[in-house]
Amino acid sequence: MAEVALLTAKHAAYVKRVSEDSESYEYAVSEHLRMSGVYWGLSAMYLLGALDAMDADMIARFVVSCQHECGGFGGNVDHDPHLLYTLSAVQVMLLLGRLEQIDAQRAVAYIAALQRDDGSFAGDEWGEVDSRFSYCALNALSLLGRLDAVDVGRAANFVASCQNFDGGYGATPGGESHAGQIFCCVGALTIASAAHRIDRDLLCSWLCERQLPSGGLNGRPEKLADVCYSWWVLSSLSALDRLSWIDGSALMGFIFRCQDAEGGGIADKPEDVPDVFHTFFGVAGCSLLGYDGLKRIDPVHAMPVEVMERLPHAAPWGHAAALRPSGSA
Ligand code: GRG
Ligand code: ZN
Repeated sequence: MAEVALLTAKHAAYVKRVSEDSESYEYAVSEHLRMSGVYWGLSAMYLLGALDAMDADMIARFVVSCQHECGGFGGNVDHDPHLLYTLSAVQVMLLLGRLEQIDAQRAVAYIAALQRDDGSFAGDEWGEVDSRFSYCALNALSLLGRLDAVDVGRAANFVASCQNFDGGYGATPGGESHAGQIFCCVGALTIASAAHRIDRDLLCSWLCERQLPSGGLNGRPEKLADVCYSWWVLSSLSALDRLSWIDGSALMGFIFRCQDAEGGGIADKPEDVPDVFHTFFGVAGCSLLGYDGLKRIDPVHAMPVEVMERLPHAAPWGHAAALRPSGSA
């Protein structure tokens, strides 16, 4: 029988179980991105109201042990530092309320050193550029209250240059529009106070065309629906104040059908095996849609609103002001 509700207790039990089972297949294949895996699991638990079930001391020790001399964080102990994992590390420590246990100012220096003359960010010392890294840099700095450490105007110019004729954004200028990159570019531009540069109606038309007859969302035309786009697409629509442009209850129906009713967890598609990544993004999508009993999530920083409210410098995102050019009423 198709599920008609989010199985919140089962998902919390699933996330706890897989995060503790170092013998599992999922644990082995996610070794290189453990830091982000910890962020997905912890965020899911926070939204589900089950954060206390996690071992905060052990997680904090892990994060601290992944910080390098240069200030950046690796995806796991002794792995090279990268912006992707530096953002995840900052997010995890904020979720745990333990930011003071890492060297935040060194992390800021690491991020700032990765900005290039055109405003873009390299992901690490090897120099790959991608609009995802612009988002990681700006989000981490915004969470740390240190946007002053980089040239935010140039950063926005680079992200704006990744915009396509269809209103969407790609990884680099001219790169194909993809919902994942759109989330990053909308988030980066919003944090940079440059959301007014987004072609809002054109982009939101493209985004709402991502909904398929199943109710699920895909990430670009001609592709299959996948639960993680309940985050990449929906967060962008939410940040642009156009959440009502898709059918929220049909999308929730799709997410519910991707749940494992026995073991808990959410899969990418109905009948597939669940994983922590899709469990987080499925739960986060339901949170954006206002599902009863879930904590709310900030669509730009991808952090619980409650946590954002505790930060003195990075007020949770509020769309009305963000969508206007700065200085206008
Ligand atoms: C803090 C939430 C958060 C994110 C950090 C890493 C990052 C910033 C964002 C990633 C954005 C992105 C590119 C997401 C897409 C992930 C994905 C499902 C890729 C799959 O691409 P394809 O081509 O799949 O394999 P499709 O669905 O197009 O067939
Ligand atoms: Zn997916």
